[in-house]
Amino acid sequence: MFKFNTVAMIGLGYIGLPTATVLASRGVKVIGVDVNQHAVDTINRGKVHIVEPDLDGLVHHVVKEGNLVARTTPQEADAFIIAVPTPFMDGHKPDLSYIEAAARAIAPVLRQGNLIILESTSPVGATEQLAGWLAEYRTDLSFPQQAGDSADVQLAYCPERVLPGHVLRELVENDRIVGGMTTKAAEMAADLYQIFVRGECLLTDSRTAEMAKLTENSFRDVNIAFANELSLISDKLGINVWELIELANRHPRVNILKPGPGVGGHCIAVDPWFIVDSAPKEARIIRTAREVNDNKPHHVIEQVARAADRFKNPVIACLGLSFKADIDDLRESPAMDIVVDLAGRDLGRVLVVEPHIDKLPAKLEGKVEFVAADEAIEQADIVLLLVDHKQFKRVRREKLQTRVVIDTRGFFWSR
Ligand code: SAJ
Repeated sequence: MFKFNTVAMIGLGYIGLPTATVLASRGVKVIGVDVNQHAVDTINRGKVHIVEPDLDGLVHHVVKEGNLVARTTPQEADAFIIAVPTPFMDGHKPDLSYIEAAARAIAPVLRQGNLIILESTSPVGATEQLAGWLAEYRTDLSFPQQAGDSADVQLAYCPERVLPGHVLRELVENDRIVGGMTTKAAEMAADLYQIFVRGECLLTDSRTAEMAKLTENSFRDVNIAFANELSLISDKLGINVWELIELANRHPRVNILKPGPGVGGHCIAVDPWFIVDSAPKEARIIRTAREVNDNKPHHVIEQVARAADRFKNPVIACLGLSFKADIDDLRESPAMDIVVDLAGRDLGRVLVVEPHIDKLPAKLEGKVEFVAADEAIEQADIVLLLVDHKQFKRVRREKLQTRVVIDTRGFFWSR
């Protein structure tokens, strides 16, 4: 059993901060590292810069106890966990520059016996690439590609699988894939996760673990694409897709996901491209699913444009901006893309409702009106439901009867 007294978490975002906090709550001394000075200062005041249920209380507690300290530069630790973004560049190619920057930052403070875990979603081979960079920076230490199990520094890839909105529970309860570059690395990493994970730690090699993460999100993307494609077919054939799916799902072996305005977030809409980039000829369904999902917002925009044609300068009430229900995250949100597009067209007055934010994002300022749900529905000719936030359950159905309703989530539909 390896013992970890201090762990450095590189990247204090939606995954890094909750993971650092949970580790700290188990008595580990955690050094949280982020290049964002505002995030560092906020955390050191015991506050949070992201919204995730119950995270604020836990951060407050571990900072007060002295188990979590945030800094802008790393310092020595027993283990380093890297949870930095891996966006894609032009041509949907993975951008590993944040991982490379993390490698540069931790290299000077590495010492014999260290474990480095990469958690960022990564293309297959990224952990080996990270080990390659570190070996260049620290020629005085040995790494797994040089010395296997007896390397001075071990590396593992352990993807996170938590669902935004349920992070604190899923961090503890979910099974965890632990992919070592060596057997020793996997065992060390499993010991670290067992400090707070109640799920099972499943040991494998780093390449399989990298691919497993991409596979999980591609599975979901392909299944959502199937639902989105059904919604297009149903629109064309005059069928209610929500009823269709509900009926088909009564088959004991059918479980169709929900159509929506498109697939958002920084995971499902991104990760499948990493597979496509690695195996472009073979990844045909995965690529097509991405294209189907990326095309869905255009279909919604066309629906609104067609509806608006029936009015003179209609009021269009857009409900929701975030990438999915009950969160404040507007990044990679199809709802945002749709509203930005509608605001740029001369279709009518656009009203926007988003209960999870205080003010409009800069992209929309001055172009749309930010209002409460009741006011939006009251004024609207067209109601466009983009996000199934629970606050919208309070919308009075009888008010909708006299409006054109474009319900991208089947939120208002019931049998
Ligand atoms: N969506 C639909 N229809 C559905 C389900 C989802 O249109 O039936 C849309 C959502 O509205 C949203 C997008 O898909 O725009 C993604 O939402 P999500 O809830 O499916 O997933 P994420 O992106 O919040 O989190 C996913 C999760 N992966 C899987 O479920 C396989 C999570 O477990 C991962 O940890 C996370 O990606 C990640 O970080 O990779």
